[in-house]
Amino acid sequence: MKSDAYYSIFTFHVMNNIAHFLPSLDSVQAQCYPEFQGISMDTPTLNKRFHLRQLSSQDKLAMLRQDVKLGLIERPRSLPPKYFYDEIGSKLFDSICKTHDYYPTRTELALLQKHANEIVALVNSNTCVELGAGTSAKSEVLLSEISAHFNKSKFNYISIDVCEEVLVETAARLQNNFENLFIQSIVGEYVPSIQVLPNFDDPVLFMFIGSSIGNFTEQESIDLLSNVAKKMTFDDHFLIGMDRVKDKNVLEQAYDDREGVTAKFNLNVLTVLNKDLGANFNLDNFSHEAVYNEDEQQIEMYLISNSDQQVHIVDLNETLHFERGEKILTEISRKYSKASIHRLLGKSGLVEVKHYEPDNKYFSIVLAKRKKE
Ligand code: AVJ
Repeated sequence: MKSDAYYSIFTFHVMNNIAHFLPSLDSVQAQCYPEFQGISMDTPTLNKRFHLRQLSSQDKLAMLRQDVKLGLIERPRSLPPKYFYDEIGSKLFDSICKTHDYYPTRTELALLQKHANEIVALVNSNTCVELGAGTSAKSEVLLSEISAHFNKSKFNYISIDVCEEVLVETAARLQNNFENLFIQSIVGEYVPSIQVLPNFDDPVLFMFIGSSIGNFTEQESIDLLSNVAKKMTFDDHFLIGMDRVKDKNVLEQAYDDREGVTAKFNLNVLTVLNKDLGANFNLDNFSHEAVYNEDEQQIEMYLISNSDQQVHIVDLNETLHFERGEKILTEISRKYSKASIHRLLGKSGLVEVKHYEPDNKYFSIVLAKRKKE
């Protein structure tokens, strides 16, 4: 319907107050996305409402090599979960969120819908910074509320994610939905991305929803949250979504859905290694497994070798020997109690302002502030 107009606004913009943090990258999108060529270059700067920044793209492959060396060659074998999210993996994750068995997404969405009004009034902030933004499906609830709260005056959304394709696609959708929205997307890992953020003049709402914090060990979580806390002023807020400890069967089914999407998602990481490192994993020779480790209060996802086999990785000049039944840990997803949430926030320099949970206590959304020393 409005596809031409739509692309003409889907270009770069640097807001005045955050102009210093991102160099002008007008040419980048034209290079990466040929379908936009000519448009971003022709549009007057004043209409530009989207800006994309790549952090350390040149190092990406080196990091993958390093992580695979550290994780796959040494035993017990493991891979960092961030490598799930190539374009296909990101789409598969989206499909997981729509399965019946994966309860977190719809539970958190319902919580956000219920409390968005109160949250937005409380934080009174027209700038959101979201870690692990993905398709922003849940954050859109808040963006919509913010837009209404400020009577459709300009507001800012800074989305951070490792998947560039999803960031770009999402920015287009959001700009179509909110003509007063200015977006800056950063393709990068959380901590380096947080470090390049400017100091904002107005109160900021930081967001880390979807329970992505669960992928990190206790110490890594503290490091990550502390990094955000250090960026925060005492007027800023931090909204964090965390999955709760619950019945083992419910948890295991959420990570081994009956439609088999999670299994595909898990196996896809091997496709990523085949593609990016010239490995020759045969996906039929591995199986998906998800177990809830009650002592550690975490789901552990594994890929299990179905047979004795060898896998060659051309880029690393390595041959891996897998025994039948041998496991690769591909993800942990930690589950929290109210007590462990308070502990984690406390150790990260944060204090809880509000705690939202549904009747079944399946999920928590916590609104926190920076702790005054
Ligand atoms: C995106 C990390 C929140 O741990 O629940 C879903 C990823 N893995 N199913 C989670 C995931 C398998 C998800 N997070």
